Amino acid sequence: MQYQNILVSVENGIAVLTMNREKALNALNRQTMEELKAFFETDAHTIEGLKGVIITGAGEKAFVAGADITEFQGFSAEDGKMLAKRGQDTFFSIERFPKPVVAAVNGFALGGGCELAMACHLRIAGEKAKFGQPEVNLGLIPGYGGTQRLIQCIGKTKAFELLMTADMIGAEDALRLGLVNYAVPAGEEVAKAKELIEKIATKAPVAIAKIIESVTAYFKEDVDGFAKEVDYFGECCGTEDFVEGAAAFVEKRKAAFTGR
Ligand code: DAK
Repeated sequence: MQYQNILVSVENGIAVLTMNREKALNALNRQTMEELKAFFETDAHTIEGLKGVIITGAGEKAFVAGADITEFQGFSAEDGKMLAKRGQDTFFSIERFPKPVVAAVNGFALGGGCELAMACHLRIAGEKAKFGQPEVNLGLIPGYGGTQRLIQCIGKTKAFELLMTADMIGAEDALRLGLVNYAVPAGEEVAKAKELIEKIATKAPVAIAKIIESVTAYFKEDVDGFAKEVDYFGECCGTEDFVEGAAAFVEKRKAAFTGR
């Protein structure tokens, strides 16, 4: 797909996806949501030797300041339901992507922006990062999975507070609450994300994909995550990488995984 609102660059097997609507603080309009969907459902799967994806925001001010409020007017209840479902599906395609997806949060991550960060597997906050779910200020609730993933990330007690007060929190509070994995100086978010992806890339690729599927299974209704773990464990046992990993340990050498 030809992108207008996101930039994608690939270097050393790491794709950096930059949300690129700086004048609107990278707000998620419909076009941007379509581009995210195309990237994670189709285009990213065709990148040869991909180790992982980093999502960040253009400029110094924002990661993503939410859904684009200028597109909100005139929505019916039916429109809202349809768009929320479509947006949730897009964010599922991020959460279920088989390689690590890391949010490098360089500024405001509000509403849909906080939801986007939470759909990623890992989150790095720069010191200018501000997280919040301010939908109640607009007469809304989060529609892209925020009510569910905020509880998953930080627990019900603080999730209720942030969702009902619309308060913003900074990087240190986000780290303390477990919303992010690391807090780093401003400008170092992408570098830290790359470091994590490089580390993960030294591990067995099928096992990493199965970790993502197993952990995601925990949060799926009507899915027994323990049963999934049994299945995926069995699948990993059948890989060449398991043979190689075990042999490398015994032979006291570094494993050379192939992803088979
Ligand atoms: N949408 C569109 N434009 C935005 C924007 C947004 N979310 N956030 C900022 N901008 C624009 C501003 O209008 C301004 O544009 P110009 O006036 O220069 O043309 C420019 O970005 C710079 O913003 P400010 O001048 O306001 O910058 P400040 O530093 O003074 O303030 C701020 C930064 C982030 C505190 C402020 O911009 C702000 O409060 N922004 C809105 C934050 C927010 O409420 N975001 C929306 C959260 S609700 C749905 C599913 C999901 C959702 C909705 C519907 N359906 C399925 C239907 C999700 C909703 C949300 O995300």
